[in-house]
Amino acid sequence: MTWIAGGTFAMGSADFYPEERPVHQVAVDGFWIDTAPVTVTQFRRFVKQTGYVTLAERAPVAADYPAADPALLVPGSLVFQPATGPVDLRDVRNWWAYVPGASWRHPEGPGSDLSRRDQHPVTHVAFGDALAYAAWAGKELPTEAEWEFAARGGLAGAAFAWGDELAPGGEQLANTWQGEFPWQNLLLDGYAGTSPVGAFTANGYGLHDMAGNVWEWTSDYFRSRHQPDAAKACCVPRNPRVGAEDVRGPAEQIPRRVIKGGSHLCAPSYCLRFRPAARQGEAVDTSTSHIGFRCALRPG
Ligand SMILES: [Ca+2]
Repeated sequence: MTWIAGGTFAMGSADFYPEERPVHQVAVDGFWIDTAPVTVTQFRRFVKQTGYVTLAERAPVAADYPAADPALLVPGSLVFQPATGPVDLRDVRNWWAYVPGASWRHPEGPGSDLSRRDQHPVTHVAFGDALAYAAWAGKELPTEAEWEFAARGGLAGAAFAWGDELAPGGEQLANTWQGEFPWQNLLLDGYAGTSPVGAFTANGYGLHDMAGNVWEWTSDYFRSRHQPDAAKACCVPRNPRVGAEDVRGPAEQIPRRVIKGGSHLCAPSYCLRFRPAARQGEAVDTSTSHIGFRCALRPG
């Protein structure tokens, strides 16, 4: 793990997507955070010791999904499947498929395995799976504020974890998607899917893969906007966490938590989200081939 000395910072961004606004001041105390996402090797050790079965490996309970096609109530997970040409980007079914048998052990479904991926981030973990691993490791999940503070690496207000330029000197500094999503992957960074953790340069705090590779779960519930600054300077929120209360909207059956960092599927032309301020809400029962996590540890 890497020690992150606390501080006050401007969280969010006014320059990209609405859910990152408004920029607001936040203070976090010092904390430890995993230097890289949890790897397949680390997750395998956890499963061997505990016999833990991930959500993707269990059959969904029909009562929890009254609207679902019973044929789909089998163990499985969402797998990215590239299109063969340009598709309607408004319909995610053009590149996501629920694949029976897909799980952290079989990232593309039955027949796929983890060979040569031991040092890649574990994927196909739902929020509860990440929590279970963290509890086993004696750790916790980072809050969104901690995660973003760590991702910024000390660069106040920069667009990316390394500065303001997408690819300085043409160099790819994270595992993202170059080309037209979801069919033309130019592989300028060398990886079509996940990459071994640490394959790309660390940020200013020595952390790897805070941008791209896999999205990472945080402990916060998702709200579609940040809270604005407090009216008085005395009241900068300290260690904020949207986790005490469930902030679900009335139409949301499944609560959503914040994921951060973007993934190998983030293409600037479609989803410029491999940035510290970027955020998405993900349903807690969802697992995919591009979401993983890392843990945090707070003194005391
Ligand atoms: Ca890539």
